[in-house]
Amino acid sequence: QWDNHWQAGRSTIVHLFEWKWDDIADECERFLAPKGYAGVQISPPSENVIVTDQAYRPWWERYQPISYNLVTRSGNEEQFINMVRRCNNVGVRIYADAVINHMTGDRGDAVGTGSSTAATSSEEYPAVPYHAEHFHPSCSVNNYNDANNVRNCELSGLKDLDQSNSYVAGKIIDYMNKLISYGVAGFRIDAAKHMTPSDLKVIYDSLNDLNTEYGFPANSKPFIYQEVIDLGGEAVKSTEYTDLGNVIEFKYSSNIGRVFRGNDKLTSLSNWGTGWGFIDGLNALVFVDNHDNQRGHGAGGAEILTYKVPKQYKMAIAFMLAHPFGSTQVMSSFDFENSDAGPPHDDNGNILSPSINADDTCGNGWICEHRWRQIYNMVGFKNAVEGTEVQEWWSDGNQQISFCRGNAGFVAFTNEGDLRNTLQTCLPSGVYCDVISGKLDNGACTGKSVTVGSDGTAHIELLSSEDDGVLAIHINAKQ
Ligand code: LM2
Ligand code: CA
Repeated sequence: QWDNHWQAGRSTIVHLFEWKWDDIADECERFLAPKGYAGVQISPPSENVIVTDQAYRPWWERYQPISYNLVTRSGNEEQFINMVRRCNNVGVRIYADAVINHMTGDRGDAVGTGSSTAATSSEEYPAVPYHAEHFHPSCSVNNYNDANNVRNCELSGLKDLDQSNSYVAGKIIDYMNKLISYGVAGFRIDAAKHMTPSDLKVIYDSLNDLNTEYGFPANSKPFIYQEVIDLGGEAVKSTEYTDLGNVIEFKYSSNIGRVFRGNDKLTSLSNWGTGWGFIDGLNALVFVDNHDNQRGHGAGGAEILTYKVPKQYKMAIAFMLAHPFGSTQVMSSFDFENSDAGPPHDDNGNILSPSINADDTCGNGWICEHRWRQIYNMVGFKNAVEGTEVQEWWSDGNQQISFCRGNAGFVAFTNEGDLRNTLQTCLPSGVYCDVISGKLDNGACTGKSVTVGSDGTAHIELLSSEDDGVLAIHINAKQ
């Protein structure tokens, strides 16, 4: 439950938020595998309620399951199976967002994306089937100092399943095992904080091993990463869940945002990791932003960096991918003005596919941060430095830092002022391409280049007027 099943030479999960299964399959083959991404977190594959009382269909309708049939705006069961097969074939793993804490909100007689119906007010979900006896008695999650309230009441009015009930646990296990049989490598556990660890343990212990037909070794356990928002000061702690699998470390997201927004000094990052009160890196799934906190849902508030603040955002992502802490995840968004609005869609509510521009970026309302050169090249950096440690940490005592990863990579950052300095890169002598301002292309650098001397030092120049506040070189981009 801790092994993320990334293939050798691959790293990082990209969250292709609200993408369609057919588009994800294409993306695995044409972009993710060649660029060295290890996997994709997909939006919840379980059938959700269709929200009809808003001006548009919100993204969050997918967090209101109506059955465990695999029919959503992303595609149907056949398309799901096809996606997982095609992605696994090119070494890209699929991680499903499992919404198992609850079903829909109170939405009267409701219809789902696969035409299933439910009498939500009386907690009748015939397509599972669940009945009223399978839910906790109605009460609101409103006291985060009380673990029972957090776990056994309704989060945002969502009908709260009783996972201690063996019938409920059995339905959840069947759903997750179905996804495992189709070749997924693991799960994001939505709202894990709102479920009791011992109930989750029963579920996880009943999951099948990963399907060897998709290239997983025998006896492989699904990678589990649990959404437990713990910024401190509440009854439920993320450490209650680390014995069960990985946990999303939300302190990472809020702190990296605060630092790179300039509200703390880069030099303070020298003990990044458990020194900042994070859970152990081997248990942690980390990101700069996710689909909730990029739009003010979830936790972290104004500290969170997103694609809307591109220079600082790219620096934070570069730091995350240059640093060895945690299993890393990159967000891939659609453009939004309103925090409820759903993905780009046509007049019938069908999700639009991203268009792909000549420079690899996306159009049609899709941001595709994972296709930004500075971001995918840092995935390449992370792959090049795998297994090495942070070495030769340097800082100006303020807003400029640099460090090596073994003898394989070097990064420098400035968040204030021009950096002009001779620094130790730890690399063999030669000319290296900065993979932030450009790349190595047919033996030449399309952006800046750095000349490393026989003593490993190089003159580094990174000006505050430049597009990006980071410079990165590694052994796989040597001229
Ligand atoms: C999560 N983690 O614990 C997800 O990451 C987050 O995106 C989900 O909330 C949440 N848990 C439940 O799965 C989102 C969204 C909410 C939305 C819910 C359910 O952040 O705003 O709530 O999905 O769709 C919506 C309305 C809310 C209403 C509720 C029930 O925004 O006002 O509450 O539906 O009808 C009465
Ligand atoms: Ca619950």
